Amino acid sequence: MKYKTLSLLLLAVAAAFSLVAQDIPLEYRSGTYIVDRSPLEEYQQRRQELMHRAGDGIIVLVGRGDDRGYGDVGTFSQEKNFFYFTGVEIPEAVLMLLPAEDKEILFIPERNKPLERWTGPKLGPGDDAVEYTGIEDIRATGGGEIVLDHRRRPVPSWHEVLISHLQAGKELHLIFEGTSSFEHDLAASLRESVPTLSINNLYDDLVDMRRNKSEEEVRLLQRAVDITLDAHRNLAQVIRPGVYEYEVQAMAEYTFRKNGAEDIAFPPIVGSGFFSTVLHYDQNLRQMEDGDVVVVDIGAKYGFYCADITRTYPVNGTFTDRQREIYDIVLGAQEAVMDELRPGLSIFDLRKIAYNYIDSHGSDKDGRSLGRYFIHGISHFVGLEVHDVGSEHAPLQAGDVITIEPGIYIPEEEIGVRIEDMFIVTENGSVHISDALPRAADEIERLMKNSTINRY
Ligand SMILES: [Mn+2]
Repeated sequence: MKYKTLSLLLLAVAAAFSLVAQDIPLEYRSGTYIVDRSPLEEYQQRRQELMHRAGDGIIVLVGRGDDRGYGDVGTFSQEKNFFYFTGVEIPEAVLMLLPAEDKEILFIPERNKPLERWTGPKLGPGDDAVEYTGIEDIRATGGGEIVLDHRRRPVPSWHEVLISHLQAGKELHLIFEGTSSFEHDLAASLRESVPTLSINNLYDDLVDMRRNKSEEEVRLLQRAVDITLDAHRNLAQVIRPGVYEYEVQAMAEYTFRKNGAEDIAFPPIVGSGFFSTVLHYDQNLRQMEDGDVVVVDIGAKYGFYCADITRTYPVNGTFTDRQREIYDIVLGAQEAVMDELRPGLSIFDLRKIAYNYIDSHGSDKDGRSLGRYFIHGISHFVGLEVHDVGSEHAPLQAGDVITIEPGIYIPEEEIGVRIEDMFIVTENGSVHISDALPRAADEIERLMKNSTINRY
């Protein structure tokens, strides 16, 4: 009797524990770092389009591995293309698409309960993962075995599944970015197992797809932009003589995170005085002085989407005549490009417009034209990466999101000015998605004096 009670008690305890384990909510197990994800249909549509473009064969996308040991801290960041097609941030995941069969298979690691005490609960293969990803066929990355009809049966790993399809003659589609990548190594090792292997690169299709932003992507980009504009409004209140550049950086990063941005899109650039003329200055250590300008180039990353917005501020709140003269030329160049921005032109063409404007306005101390001080590109694509995929020689098309960022940098005068905004290219022209933040010199001065907004 006593034993029976004890074993019943133990059973109840065991049941309670397993209930607790099962009850860890789905969102706790997704391993996600983002506060905002697109509806599952969005990712499914992208997979459908990729399959349509490939036509046949087998498409493989390999997510990022997680090599953090037990003692390591730091966050996991999913490979961008893998996220683009799945919305999944689980490490060690593999997506396999079979266009002819209209089949999607997602491989994710089996759960590792001891490791989860360190890394947090995770999704493993099963119904929960189906619910979270919208992909019906979810398998264990490393394979293993199952017991079916009282018999142990082997389950192939993703690599074994892939080899068997390739040996059956299927063409392999991979996305190769750059000359050295995981995909190159994978292709080389697969060729050893399957000498007749034919491989197709889907990179150009990926570029087409990622350039053409969906409504959902525009929504996330707009949120990244709005948070970044908020950061500019806040840091404009911080800038004054005696303040260190890193204090300005701190306000930017505080505002990003406070608004749910998961990361910075790139390390903030806060360059004052001479450093306003250093394009990618990132030390942000200088104490700002009366009479300086400070270039602040920042971007939040929200739901994997990047913003990239630059303003140039007078440290004491008022531009000198010379600073304002240079500022107005940069602004004029930006307006000139904005007026012309439409499908058909390339980023290369846009730079010529800006260069011609800058080179035909104002001069340096020796009377030379200012084109020589515009030393960088005018624009780049923005999306999952701050410098997103796409060539500067490709004709722009509706759906592209780009920056327009002219600048003049005169080291001898310690004056650097850059103004950077973001735009969506439309059928008829463009939409200025960072329009809510002032750009004109007077408005910048007013913004710095405005003590009523966003005080923290
Ligand atoms: Mn930029």
